[in-house]
Amino acid sequence: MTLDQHCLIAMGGNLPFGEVSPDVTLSDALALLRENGAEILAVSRYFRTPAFPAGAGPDFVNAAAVLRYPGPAEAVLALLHRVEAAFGRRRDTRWGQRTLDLDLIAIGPQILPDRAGFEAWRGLSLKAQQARAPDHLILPHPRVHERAFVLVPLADVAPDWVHPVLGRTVRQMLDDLPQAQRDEVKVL
Ligand code: PH2
Ligand code: MG
Ligand code: MG
Repeated sequence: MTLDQHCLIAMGGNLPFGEVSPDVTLSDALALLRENGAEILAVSRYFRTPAFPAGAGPDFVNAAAVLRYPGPAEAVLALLHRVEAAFGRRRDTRWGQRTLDLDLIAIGPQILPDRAGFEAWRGLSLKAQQARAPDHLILPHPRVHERAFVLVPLADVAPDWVHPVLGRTVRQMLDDLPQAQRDEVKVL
């Protein structure tokens, strides 16, 4: 199986949507993605993870999915935003608590806007990351290689995807993280 043009999606939530718990919201979101024309090729197990940064709120439920969707990266992103909105997501506080977060991690080997643009965002300090969000799509997601709550679920569905800038597979990026961070990600 080639991962070319396969969209890797990280999913998360740490607030109920009305009466609906985050794990059920993730499943409902996958169904809505499907109804909107996305072909869901794989879904990871669901994991419980402590909010990052530490103390930022209740634990998250995190998962990952591989999907295919006709159209360019911007169309995939627009679809993810529509589905987030359908589950009560407000895009106000950066890294705030949320009912549903759908992050486009990668589309096959695409680098957007280009290598230099990717590197500029990758290099930001934690403080700078918190202060500003990019106004255009960066692919791969500039933080994917740093986060066990993204990489552990991703290893369920795309362990052999190669990061097009770093040249490391999901499995290798996960091995690069401290064991303590990986241990925080627990199967739900
Ligand atoms: N997402 C964030 C910020 N912090 N922490 C965990 N554990 N899981 C997430 O998905 C997450 C987070 C920004 O989107
Ligand atoms: Mg996110
Ligand atoms: Mg997001």
